[in-house]
Amino acid sequence: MEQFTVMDDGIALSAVLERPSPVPSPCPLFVVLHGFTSSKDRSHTLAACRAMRQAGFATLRFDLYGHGESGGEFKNHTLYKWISNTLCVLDYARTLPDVGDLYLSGHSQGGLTAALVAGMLPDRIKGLILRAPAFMIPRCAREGTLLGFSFDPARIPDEIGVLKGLTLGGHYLRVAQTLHVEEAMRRFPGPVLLLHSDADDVVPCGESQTAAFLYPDARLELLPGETHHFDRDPGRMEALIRDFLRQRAGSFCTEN
Ligand code: FER
Repeated sequence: MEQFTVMDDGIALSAVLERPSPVPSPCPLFVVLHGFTSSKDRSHTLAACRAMRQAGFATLRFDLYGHGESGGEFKNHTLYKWISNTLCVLDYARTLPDVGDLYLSGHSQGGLTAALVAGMLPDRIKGLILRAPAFMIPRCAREGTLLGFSFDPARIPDEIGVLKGLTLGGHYLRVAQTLHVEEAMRRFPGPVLLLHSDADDVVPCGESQTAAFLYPDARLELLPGETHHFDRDPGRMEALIRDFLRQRAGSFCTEN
């Protein structure tokens, strides 16, 4: 396990790289994103990374702007900053010795970010695993209902109080209003695994069902009665990730 920071224009991003055993040469690698108010060290993210390594992939998980041990204030985080962070960590991953194909994965708001970045880099990202992706954030920001409260989408306040006593800047909402994830889905031709609980009460699964149609090559696994954080039966989520990667190994693990 290697711990280090990756700089994104003066902001230090805290990251952890772990390789599978045995290490294939070259070794395919997943960059893994956490969700809103979360961090790279939450148990369900560790579990997802473990499953990827068991299938022979290295994992590079990191804390995004304003979260975990990375720089930046939570209040000032936006999806543009998270996109920039992800592009930066992917650029870093390309410089690692003996690393082969690059894959992206994310949970919830990190899943939305991963989907947006994959649409920008369809030539560099070989596959996607999205857990409970929060595809609805841009639509909700445009409609004026997010995190259980309502606002006038044409008159966004400077600050809004959100969960756990945290405050979010209005620019978060202004940025989210501009994003069009359906376009990013159409632009990404690689294999996509969507994992979502049919009972997720934080991010309902409807938009993952739509995504399964919009992505040219997607598989949707609806987990009955799970939570947003897959903590009822983490082993089920891990098995679905392992099985998907092993079944797709022929198309995933090609170097040329
Ligand atoms: C929201 C619902 C869910 C929201 C964010 C999330 C900012 C993200 C959850 C997560 O990343 O776990 O209304 O608004």
